[in-house]
Amino acid sequence: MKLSFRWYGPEDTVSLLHIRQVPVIRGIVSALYHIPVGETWPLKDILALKARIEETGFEWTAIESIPVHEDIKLGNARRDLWIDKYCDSIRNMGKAGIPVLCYNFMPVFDWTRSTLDMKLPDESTCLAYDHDMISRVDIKKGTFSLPGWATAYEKDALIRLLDAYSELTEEDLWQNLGYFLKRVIPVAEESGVRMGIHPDDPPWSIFGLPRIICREADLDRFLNIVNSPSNSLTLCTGSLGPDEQNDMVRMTDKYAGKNRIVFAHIRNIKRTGPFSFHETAHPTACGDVNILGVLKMYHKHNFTGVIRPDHGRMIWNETGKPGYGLYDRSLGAMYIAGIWEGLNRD
Ligand SMILES: [Mn+2]
Repeated sequence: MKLSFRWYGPEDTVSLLHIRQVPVIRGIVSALYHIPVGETWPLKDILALKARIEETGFEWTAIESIPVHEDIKLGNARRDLWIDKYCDSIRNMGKAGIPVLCYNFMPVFDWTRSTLDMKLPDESTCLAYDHDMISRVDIKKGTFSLPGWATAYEKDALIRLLDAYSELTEEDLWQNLGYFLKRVIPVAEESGVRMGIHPDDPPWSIFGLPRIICREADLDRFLNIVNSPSNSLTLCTGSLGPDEQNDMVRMTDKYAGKNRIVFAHIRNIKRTGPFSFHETAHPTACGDVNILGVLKMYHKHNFTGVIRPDHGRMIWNETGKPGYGLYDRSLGAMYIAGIWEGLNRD
């Protein structure tokens, strides 16, 4: 496996030189953040970022993410234009030799939380999701802003987008995902790229919007749409874990055994209600996901893909992007590396 660390590019408060001081990290997971959603990623820009990553001694192991334009998810008349551009981005990453592409198919909102700095008993802070709080939000009124995404849309643009989704069912979204996959996966195959869809976070519908990559049955259906190693999963324990029906050890065993996981996100969470949870430190003992069990399954199947510690807490008074500080993710990386070394010696 290639133990990697997410880096938000030259603007990130965490630098490549910081990450280099974390032992055992081989790879960087990054993206071109200056390209507008939907536009083609130019080869020269990809190569420039790649050179910067390699100068520090790392390999660029995965792109996370190339966002999918809303017109593709909505399945409207403009989607073919955006899919063509998406295919060009895949070709360019293939030319640059970057093998793994993480993306998601969540309408309008990416991961959603009610709080970005919930205080834990040890006074570290973490991201949390409280269902009651989210249920009270009327996003169209815009009187309530949630952390993380509220500034991503102008109010009028958001309302137009939500109106466009109001008629879209889960089944429609599946059809639109299938249409996208049938166009992009052959391009990924030719380009030597494996795509891994990231599950929805949290793994249930929010604000009445359809969400379809939430449970084991969804992952099965997804993988069957195009049966190719280029059509695979980014298995995120922290995104799927809040639904206790998602047995992460068994699911890792199943999908790693079929070689349909290209990217492993290791994150732990603690469930605080049927639809509520907060994030925790990575070790198994800190949350409800058996992280040791998950890593054992990757090891059992000789996983050669990319693994990264996902969201960490904020500790030691670190400030920065919530979930993406240096310190706790470094502890997570060392925990993963320690388990892996132990499994190698058994
Ligand atoms: Mn994740």
